[in-house]
Amino acid sequence: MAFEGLTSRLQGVFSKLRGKGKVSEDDVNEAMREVRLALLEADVNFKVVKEFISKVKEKAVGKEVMDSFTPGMVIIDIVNKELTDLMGGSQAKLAKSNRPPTVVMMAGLQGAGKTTTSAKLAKLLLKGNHRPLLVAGDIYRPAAIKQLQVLGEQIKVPVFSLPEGNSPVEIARQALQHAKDNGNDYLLIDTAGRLHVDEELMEELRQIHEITQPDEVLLVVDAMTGQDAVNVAESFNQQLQLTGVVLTKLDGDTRGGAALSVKAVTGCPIKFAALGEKIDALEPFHPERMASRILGMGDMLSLIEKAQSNIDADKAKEMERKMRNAEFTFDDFLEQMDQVKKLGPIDQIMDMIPGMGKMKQMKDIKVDEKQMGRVEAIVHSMTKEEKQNPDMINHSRRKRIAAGSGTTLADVNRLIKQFDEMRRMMKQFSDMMGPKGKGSKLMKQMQGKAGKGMRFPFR
Ligand SMILES: Nc1nc2c(ncn2[C@@H]2O[C@H](COP(=O)(O)OP(=O)(O)OP(=O)(O)O)[C@@H](O)[C@H]2O)c(=O)[nH]1
Ligand SMILES: [Mg+2]
Repeated sequence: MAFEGLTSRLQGVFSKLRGKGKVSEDDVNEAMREVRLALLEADVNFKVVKEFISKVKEKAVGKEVMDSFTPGMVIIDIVNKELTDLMGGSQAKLAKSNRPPTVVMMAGLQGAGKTTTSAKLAKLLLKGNHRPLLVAGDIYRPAAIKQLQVLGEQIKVPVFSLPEGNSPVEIARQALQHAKDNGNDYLLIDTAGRLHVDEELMEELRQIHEITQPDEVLLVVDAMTGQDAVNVAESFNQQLQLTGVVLTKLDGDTRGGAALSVKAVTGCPIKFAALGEKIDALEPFHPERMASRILGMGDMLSLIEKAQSNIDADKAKEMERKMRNAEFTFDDFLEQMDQVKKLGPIDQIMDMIPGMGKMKQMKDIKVDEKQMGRVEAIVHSMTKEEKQNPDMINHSRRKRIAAGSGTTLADVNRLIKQFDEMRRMMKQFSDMMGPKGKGSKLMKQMQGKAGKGMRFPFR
């Protein structure tokens, strides 16, 4: 998962601070030295790191921190805020022209994800009741047009293309007219990629730019390429005046360098993040949410948004009540799994829940869809009573369950142990987030944003 290394390093630094009742200047310096290393290791641009650290230090040695009863928490708050600022502060929205169509031009190196992202963006716009038109502007790679057409068909968005012999500039020109004639309010132009930034490509992009006067020039960069992505962004920006960046492949194990450096280096905000190959794996980029994800504090807001559009509210309410009262049974567990599956890949979900990402590493719990199938088989092999009273599942029952589900005794033991742990964590978590909890300022802010009652993810 993205940022794993960075997250665990930062959590290590902060857990040392958190325990302290008083923090000395030496403690702050030591912590900042470690944060600096963690960022460098995550492939963040060194100038960006330097500036970041000096900003955090300036605030962290201030009176407020030293006088606080929870200085560690205050420092985490400061880092969180600076990380957010580093990625642009607040969400940078997609442009909307008051003389439609809004023209969005995609640019980027080969394989960065331009074509896929064009289609994903069309899908997002469609959901927002827009009428996008996709434009097949890559005439060089065989099958590039076909690729876009297939994607367009899948999401029911029209794709504009011209027969062989027409230049990308001509295609763009006619597409713009077509959009005007047909009432398309967004024109999404897919362009060709090159292995490197070269003059010929830039010239073509400049011409398309000239003729369509885009409202957005989005550079699509592969987050997996770290610093390189930032260099690419810089040279594209010099030639094309980018208006935004789309970071793709954030579902991979990218270290974080691109996400954390690109805004600071180029001045271009990250507007979208792509987290998978599927057509709906594109999200508006929220700096503050990304910062808390990086700090391992989860991303409750995104999860809540996802949940709200996918999950049955009444069931979720009932589930929350059970969790709070520690009445959670294996039946509920199955039910919960069904609901969770609707949200998307399970390891992405885990990372959005505060503490879960860390737990995943610590306990070496492998969560994948296959494993979920096995877990389901085990639970289905339990009797009605066993599901309701997990505590009654003794050794001989476990053996029977293992045989019945085609798994091993070790599998069953592990699941029951995890289930107990999960129940305990839920309890802790709900106490922590509850009205009487003494959560950090940040937790309270999050709660405030999420609204009353949204204390557990699934509602
Ligand atoms: N895992 C993952 N794969 C992605 C993501 N975005 C794109 N891809 C994959 O990356 C590959 C390249 O994507 P394309 O959209 O064809 O890239 P492109 O920039 O149009 O490439 P060219 O047209 O050859 O320059 C495809 O296999 C995509 O499925 C993402 O966010 N996550
Ligand atoms: Mg392409």
